Amino acid sequence: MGIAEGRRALVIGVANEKSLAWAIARELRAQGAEVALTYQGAMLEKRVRPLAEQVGASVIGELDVTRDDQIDAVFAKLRETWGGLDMMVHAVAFAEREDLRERFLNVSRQGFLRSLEISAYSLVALARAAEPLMQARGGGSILTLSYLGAVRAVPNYNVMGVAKAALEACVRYLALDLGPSNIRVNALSAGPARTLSSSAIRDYYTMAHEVEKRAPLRRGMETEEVGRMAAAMLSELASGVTGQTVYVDVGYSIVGF
Ligand code: 0WE
Repeated sequence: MGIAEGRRALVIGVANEKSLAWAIARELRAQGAEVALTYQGAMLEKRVRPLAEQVGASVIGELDVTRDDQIDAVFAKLRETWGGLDMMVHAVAFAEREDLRERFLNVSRQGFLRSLEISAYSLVALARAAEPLMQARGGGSILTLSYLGAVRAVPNYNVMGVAKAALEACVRYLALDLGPSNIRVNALSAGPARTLSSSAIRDYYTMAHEVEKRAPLRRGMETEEVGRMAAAMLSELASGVTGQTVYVDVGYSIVGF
Protein backbone atom coordinates (compact mmCIF):
# COMPACT_ATOMS: atom_id res chain seq x y z
CA MET A 1 0.00 0.00 0.00
CA GLY A 2 1.28 3.47 -0.94
CA ILE A 3 2.09 6.30 1.43
CA ALA A 4 -0.51 8.57 -0.25
CA GLU A 5 -3.37 6.04 -0.46
CA GLY A 6 -6.78 7.73 -0.21
CA ARG A 7 -5.21 11.21 -0.41
CA ARG A 8 -6.15 13.96 -2.84
CA ALA A 9 -3.42 16.15 -4.29
CA LEU A 10 -3.40 19.34 -6.36
CA VAL A 11 -0.19 19.80 -8.38
CA ILE A 12 0.48 23.25 -9.87
CA GLY A 13 3.37 23.80 -12.28
CA VAL A 14 3.47 20.93 -14.77
CA ALA A 15 4.73 22.32 -18.11
CA ASN A 16 5.99 19.15 -19.79
CA GLU A 17 7.34 15.65 -19.14
CA LYS A 18 10.59 17.05 -17.71
CA SER A 19 8.94 19.25 -15.08
CA LEU A 20 9.77 18.55 -11.43
CA ALA A 21 6.03 18.99 -10.79
CA TRP A 22 5.42 16.10 -13.18
CA ALA A 23 7.90 13.86 -11.34
CA ILE A 24 6.03 14.69 -8.12
CA ALA A 25 2.60 14.06 -9.68
CA ARG A 26 3.74 10.67 -10.99
CA GLU A 27 5.17 9.61 -7.63
CA LEU A 28 2.00 10.70 -5.81
CA ARG A 29 -0.07 8.60 -8.24
CA ALA A 30 2.31 5.64 -7.76
CA GLN A 31 1.84 6.03 -4.00
CA GLY A 32 -1.94 5.83 -4.36
CA ALA A 33 -3.05 9.49 -4.39
CA GLU A 34 -5.72 10.96 -6.63
CA VAL A 35 -4.05 13.83 -8.49
CA ALA A 36 -5.43 16.99 -10.13
CA LEU A 37 -3.24 19.12 -12.39
CA THR A 38 -3.62 22.71 -13.57
CA TYR A 39 -2.10 24.29 -16.68
CA GLN A 40 -0.97 27.81 -17.44
CA GLY A 41 -2.45 28.93 -20.75
CA ALA A 42 -3.66 27.11 -23.88
CA MET A 43 -0.13 26.22 -25.05
CA LEU A 44 0.67 24.22 -21.94
CA GLU A 45 -2.82 22.67 -21.84
CA LYS A 46 -1.82 20.68 -24.95
CA ARG A 47 1.16 19.26 -23.03
CA VAL A 48 -0.54 18.69 -19.69
CA ARG A 49 -3.70 16.86 -20.88
CA PRO A 50 -1.90 13.84 -22.41
CA LEU A 51 0.43 13.64 -19.39
CA ALA A 52 -2.52 13.58 -17.00
CA GLU A 53 -4.13 10.84 -19.08
CA GLN A 54 -0.92 8.77 -18.94
CA VAL A 55 -1.15 8.31 -15.16
CA GLY A 56 -4.88 8.68 -14.54
CA ALA A 57 -4.68 12.19 -13.13
CA SER A 58 -7.37 14.79 -13.84
CA VAL A 59 -6.99 18.29 -15.27
CA ILE A 60 -8.95 20.63 -13.05
CA GLY A 61 -8.53 23.81 -15.08
CA GLU A 62 -6.42 26.76 -16.17
CA LEU A 63 -4.37 28.48 -13.50
CA ASP A 64 -2.27 31.58 -14.01
CA VAL A 65 -1.25 32.31 -10.40
CA THR A 66 -1.52 36.09 -10.94
CA ARG A 67 -5.26 35.69 -11.62
CA ASP A 68 -7.46 35.66 -8.50
CA ASP A 69 -10.49 34.65 -10.60
CA GLN A 70 -8.65 31.54 -11.83
CA ILE A 71 -7.49 30.64 -8.30
CA ASP A 72 -11.13 30.96 -7.11
CA ALA A 73 -12.40 28.84 -10.03
CA VAL A 74 -9.88 26.03 -9.44
CA PHE A 75 -10.68 25.79 -5.73
CA ALA A 76 -14.45 26.01 -6.35
CA LYS A 77 -14.10 23.06 -8.72
CA LEU A 78 -11.99 21.13 -6.19
CA ARG A 79 -14.68 21.71 -3.54
CA GLU A 80 -17.32 20.43 -5.99
CA THR A 81 -15.43 17.31 -7.09
CA TRP A 82 -13.54 16.27 -3.95
CA GLY A 83 -15.05 18.38 -1.15
CA GLY A 84 -11.59 18.59 0.41
CA LEU A 85 -7.85 18.55 -0.26
CA ASP A 86 -4.93 16.77 1.46
CA MET A 87 -1.87 17.89 -0.49
CA MET A 88 -0.85 20.85 -2.63
CA VAL A 89 2.32 21.23 -4.69
CA HIS A 90 3.45 24.70 -5.80
CA ALA A 91 6.11 24.46 -8.53
CA VAL A 92 5.89 27.88 -10.14
CA ALA A 93 8.56 30.53 -10.74
CA PHE A 94 9.29 33.35 -13.14
CA ALA A 95 11.88 36.00 -13.82
CA GLU A 96 12.36 38.02 -16.99
CA ARG A 97 14.92 36.28 -19.18
CA GLU A 98 17.13 39.40 -19.24
CA ASP A 99 17.08 39.55 -15.45
CA LEU A 100 18.74 36.08 -15.38
CA ARG A 101 21.74 37.28 -17.40
CA GLU A 102 22.34 40.97 -16.64
CA ARG A 103 23.84 42.26 -13.40
CA PHE A 104 21.37 41.86 -10.51
CA LEU A 105 22.07 45.51 -9.80
CA ASN A 106 20.16 46.44 -12.95
CA VAL A 107 16.92 44.59 -12.21
CA SER A 108 13.94 46.83 -12.96
CA ARG A 109 11.24 47.63 -10.41
CA GLN A 110 8.71 45.86 -12.61
CA GLY A 111 10.90 42.79 -13.18
CA PHE A 112 11.54 42.52 -9.44
CA LEU A 113 7.87 42.86 -8.48
CA ARG A 114 6.66 40.44 -11.15
CA SER A 115 9.21 37.80 -10.16
CA LEU A 116 8.27 38.04 -6.48
CA GLU A 117 4.55 38.05 -7.28
CA ILE A 118 4.66 34.90 -9.40
CA SER A 119 7.37 33.02 -7.49
CA ALA A 120 6.57 33.89 -3.85
CA TYR A 121 3.25 35.70 -3.33
CA SER A 122 1.42 33.00 -5.32
CA LEU A 123 2.20 30.46 -2.56
CA VAL A 124 0.45 32.69 -0.03
CA ALA A 125 -2.61 33.21 -2.24
CA LEU A 126 -2.87 29.47 -2.95
CA ALA A 127 -2.36 28.47 0.69
CA ARG A 128 -5.18 30.84 1.70
CA ALA A 129 -7.47 29.24 -0.87
CA ALA A 130 -6.45 25.71 0.19
CA GLU A 131 -6.92 26.20 3.95
CA PRO A 132 -10.71 25.59 4.16
CA LEU A 133 -10.49 22.53 1.88
CA MET A 134 -7.68 21.08 3.98
CA GLN A 135 -9.51 21.88 7.22
CA ALA A 136 -12.44 19.86 5.84
CA ARG A 137 -10.04 16.88 5.80
CA GLY A 138 -8.67 17.51 9.28
CA GLY A 139 -5.38 18.93 7.97
CA GLY A 140 -3.06 18.84 4.99
CA SER A 141 0.39 19.38 3.59
CA ILE A 142 1.74 22.04 1.22
CA LEU A 143 5.05 21.78 -0.62
CA THR A 144 6.87 24.35 -2.76
CA LEU A 145 10.13 24.12 -4.74
CA SER A 146 13.16 26.25 -4.00
CA TYR A 147 16.80 26.48 -5.03
CA LEU A 148 20.17 27.14 -3.37
CA GLY A 149 20.18 30.64 -4.90
CA ALA A 150 17.80 31.60 -2.07
CA VAL A 151 20.61 31.41 0.48
CA ARG A 152 23.79 31.80 -1.64
CA ALA A 153 24.63 34.30 -4.35
CA VAL A 154 24.56 32.04 -7.44
CA PRO A 155 25.85 33.93 -10.52
CA ASN A 156 22.97 34.95 -12.84
CA TYR A 157 20.21 33.58 -10.60
CA ASN A 158 19.78 37.19 -9.47
CA VAL A 159 16.21 38.27 -8.79
CA MET A 160 15.09 34.62 -8.71
CA GLY A 161 17.36 34.17 -5.69
CA VAL A 162 15.65 37.07 -3.94
CA ALA A 163 12.26 35.59 -4.86
CA LYS A 164 13.26 32.15 -3.52
CA ALA A 165 14.52 33.74 -0.29
CA ALA A 166 11.09 35.39 0.07
CA LEU A 167 9.45 32.07 -0.79
CA GLU A 168 11.35 30.22 1.94
CA ALA A 169 10.38 32.94 4.45
CA CYS A 170 6.75 32.63 3.29
CA VAL A 171 7.00 28.89 4.03
CA ARG A 172 7.96 29.65 7.66
CA TYR A 173 5.23 32.24 8.24
CA LEU A 174 2.57 30.09 6.54
CA ALA A 175 3.69 27.13 8.67
CA LEU A 176 3.15 29.28 11.77
CA ASP A 177 -0.34 30.42 10.65
CA LEU A 178 -1.54 27.05 9.34
CA GLY A 179 -0.03 24.78 12.00
CA PRO A 180 -3.07 25.13 14.31
CA SER A 181 -5.22 23.83 11.39
CA ASN A 182 -2.87 20.81 11.17
CA ILE A 183 -1.60 22.03 7.80
CA ARG A 184 2.14 21.67 7.25
CA VAL A 185 4.09 23.88 4.83
CA ASN A 186 7.58 23.00 3.56
CA ALA A 187 9.98 23.68 0.70
CA LEU A 188 12.11 21.20 -1.23
CA SER A 189 15.32 22.78 -2.50
CA ALA A 190 16.28 20.83 -5.61
CA GLY A 191 19.62 20.65 -7.39
CA PRO A 192 19.85 21.74 -11.03
CA ALA A 193 17.52 19.72 -13.31
CA ARG A 194 17.13 19.71 -17.08
CA THR A 195 13.67 21.24 -17.32
CA LEU A 196 11.94 23.89 -19.44
CA SER A 197 13.02 26.43 -16.77
CA SER A 198 16.71 25.62 -17.11
CA SER A 199 16.73 25.18 -20.90
CA ALA A 200 16.71 28.96 -21.27
CA ILE A 201 19.65 29.45 -18.93
CA ARG A 202 23.05 30.41 -20.26
CA ASP A 203 25.92 28.10 -19.17
CA TYR A 204 23.45 25.72 -17.55
CA TYR A 205 25.39 22.63 -18.66
CA THR A 206 28.72 23.94 -17.35
CA MET A 207 27.06 24.64 -14.02
CA ALA A 208 25.32 21.26 -13.82
CA HIS A 209 28.65 19.56 -14.63
CA GLU A 210 30.45 21.45 -11.84
CA VAL A 211 27.76 20.34 -9.38
CA GLU A 212 28.23 16.70 -10.45
CA LYS A 213 31.99 16.94 -9.87
CA ARG A 214 31.77 18.55 -6.42
CA ALA A 215 28.65 16.99 -4.90
CA PRO A 216 29.24 14.25 -2.27
CA LEU A 217 27.28 11.74 -4.38
CA ARG A 218 29.40 12.63 -7.47
CA ARG A 219 26.47 12.62 -9.89
CA GLY A 220 23.55 14.75 -10.99
CA MET A 221 20.18 14.74 -9.25
CA GLU A 222 17.42 12.66 -10.82
CA THR A 223 13.96 14.18 -11.08
CA GLU A 224 12.57 10.92 -9.60
CA GLU A 225 14.56 11.71 -6.43
CA VAL A 226 12.63 14.96 -6.12
CA GLY A 227 9.37 13.05 -6.70
CA ARG A 228 10.07 10.54 -3.94
CA MET A 229 11.17 13.12 -1.32
CA ALA A 230 8.20 15.33 -2.23
CA ALA A 231 5.78 12.42 -1.73
CA ALA A 232 7.36 11.67 1.65
CA MET A 233 7.17 15.33 2.79
CA LEU A 234 3.55 15.58 1.61
CA SER A 235 2.59 12.34 3.38
CA GLU A 236 2.15 11.35 7.02
CA LEU A 237 5.74 10.07 6.97
CA ALA A 238 6.68 13.72 7.58
CA SER A 239 3.88 14.53 10.07
CA GLY A 240 6.34 16.26 12.41
CA VAL A 241 8.00 18.44 9.78
CA THR A 242 6.79 21.97 8.99
CA GLY A 243 8.35 25.28 7.99
CA GLN A 244 11.47 23.57 6.66
CA THR A 245 13.52 23.72 3.49
CA VAL A 246 14.86 20.25 2.71
CA TYR A 247 17.68 19.87 0.18
CA VAL A 248 17.45 17.19 -2.51
CA ASP A 249 20.69 18.13 -4.22
CA VAL A 250 22.98 15.06 -4.06
CA GLY A 251 24.65 16.87 -1.15
CA TYR A 252 26.05 19.84 -3.09
CA SER A 253 24.93 22.52 -0.61
CA ILE A 254 26.95 21.13 2.33
CA VAL A 255 30.33 21.22 0.60
CA GLY A 256 32.63 24.00 1.82
CA PHE A 257 35.39 23.60 -0.73
O1 0WE B 1 14.44 28.43 -10.49
C1 0WE B 1 15.04 28.14 -11.49
C2 0WE B 1 14.70 28.80 -12.81
C3 0WE B 1 13.37 29.46 -12.85
C4 0WE B 1 13.16 30.35 -14.05
C5 0WE B 1 13.64 30.08 -15.31
C6 0WE B 1 13.38 30.95 -16.37
C7 0WE B 1 13.94 30.71 -17.74
C8 0WE B 1 13.14 31.40 -18.83
C9 0WE B 1 12.42 31.49 -13.87
N1 0WE B 1 12.15 32.35 -14.88
C10 0WE B 1 12.61 32.09 -16.12
N2 0WE B 1 12.31 32.96 -17.11
C11 0WE B 1 12.58 32.73 -18.42
O2 0WE B 1 12.34 33.58 -19.29
N3 0WE B 1 16.10 27.24 -11.42
C12 0WE B 1 16.46 26.69 -10.12
C13 0WE B 1 16.88 26.83 -12.57
C14 0WE B 1 18.05 27.76 -12.69
O3 0WE B 1 17.90 28.99 -13.22
C15 0WE B 1 19.14 29.62 -13.16
C16 0WE B 1 20.06 28.76 -12.57
C17 0WE B 1 19.37 27.56 -12.26
C18 0WE B 1 19.92 26.35 -11.60
C19 0WE B 1 19.50 30.88 -13.59
C20 0WE B 1 20.83 31.28 -13.43
C21 0WE B 1 21.75 30.46 -12.84
C22 0WE B 1 21.38 29.18 -12.40
